[in-house]
Amino acid sequence: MSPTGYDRAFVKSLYDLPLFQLLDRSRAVHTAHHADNEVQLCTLLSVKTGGCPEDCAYCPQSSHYETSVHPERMLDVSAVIESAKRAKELGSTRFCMGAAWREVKDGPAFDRVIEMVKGVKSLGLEACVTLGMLTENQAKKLKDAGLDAYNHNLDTSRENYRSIIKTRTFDDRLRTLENVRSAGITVCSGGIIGMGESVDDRCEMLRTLANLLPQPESVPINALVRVEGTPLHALPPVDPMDMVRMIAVARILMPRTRVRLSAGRTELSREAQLLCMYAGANSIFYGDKLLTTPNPEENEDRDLIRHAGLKPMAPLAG
Ligand code: SAM
Ligand code: DTB
Ligand code: SF4
Repeated sequence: MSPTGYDRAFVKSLYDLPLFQLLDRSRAVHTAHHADNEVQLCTLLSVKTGGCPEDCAYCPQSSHYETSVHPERMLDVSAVIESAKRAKELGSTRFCMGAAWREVKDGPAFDRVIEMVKGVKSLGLEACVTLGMLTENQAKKLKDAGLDAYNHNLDTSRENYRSIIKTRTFDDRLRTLENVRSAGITVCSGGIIGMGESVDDRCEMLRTLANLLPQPESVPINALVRVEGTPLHALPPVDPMDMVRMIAVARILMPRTRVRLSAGRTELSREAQLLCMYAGANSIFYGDKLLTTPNPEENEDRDLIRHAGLKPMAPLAG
């Protein structure tokens, strides 16, 4: 790494390695920095679904597109805590709550999220939220409530950003990540492949993430879930090997980060999922629903983990 961080050519040269060479390198980094065979299980819950004013071309919750997702009222704190309890009983250690908002607005809805965070923390789970853009002051309030992580994805490269989202900029995204970091909350930021981006775009996204100082504590790599009604619905499916490459490069560039094999697993075979984990993914979303779209059933995932001799991350102490 140069003093200014990784350069474009280096990242691209990793992505383009012969697959087995890339895997040898990522595996070596992985075993040097992570407890072997451990997988973090994270459960997602949409606490405010649909009706979002942003125009993200991949998203079924955007009000710009006609999809089967319709705006719903925000969940009550008690319903969220019940879901979190179930997730814990099923073996999750992290609970991530999402809202279809462009940004956080101070007021009763944000106050309710604060109560949700406190409730999830009282169960001994890691708490993560993803609420859109956020000021430093709002980030501080979440930190005071006990929030561990904030998810805010870069989604694609700076160059490709405007072809996917027009209602905000890449710099808006980076600013929120700074606010999260300044408040002392850990950063969860990643992106999506399969949106028609080039290999250069993929590498640039990983490069931007890896050059953040400090690097994000977790990086979700999503394969586009192609939802009817969204502008990206008719794109071809992601080649599973591209997920493997993305994860391997992320692992090499960000040795200590938890790399999450995120959306899109229902379209990956068990073998492809295990190859992603071999390449360096050590976290998954666990539970039969992501935010609005399906994810593998819990028993399928438990089975996959057991058969491969992997083990779910242990519950937090205390
Ligand atoms: N509204 C907030 C925001 O955009 O930051 C939080 C919720 S938003 C649904 C969180 C992330 O979900 C997005 O940044 C995107 O990476 C991911 N996502 C949304 N729709 C997706 C899809 N169809 N396939 C894969 N990932 C998706
Ligand atoms: C992330 O990177 N992927 C998750 C989580 N962070 C919030 C969301 C995936 C959403 C997939 C589409 C849906 O279910 O609505
Ligand atoms: Fe809204 Fe987030 Fe979906 Fe974009 S990704 S439309 S900001 S919910």
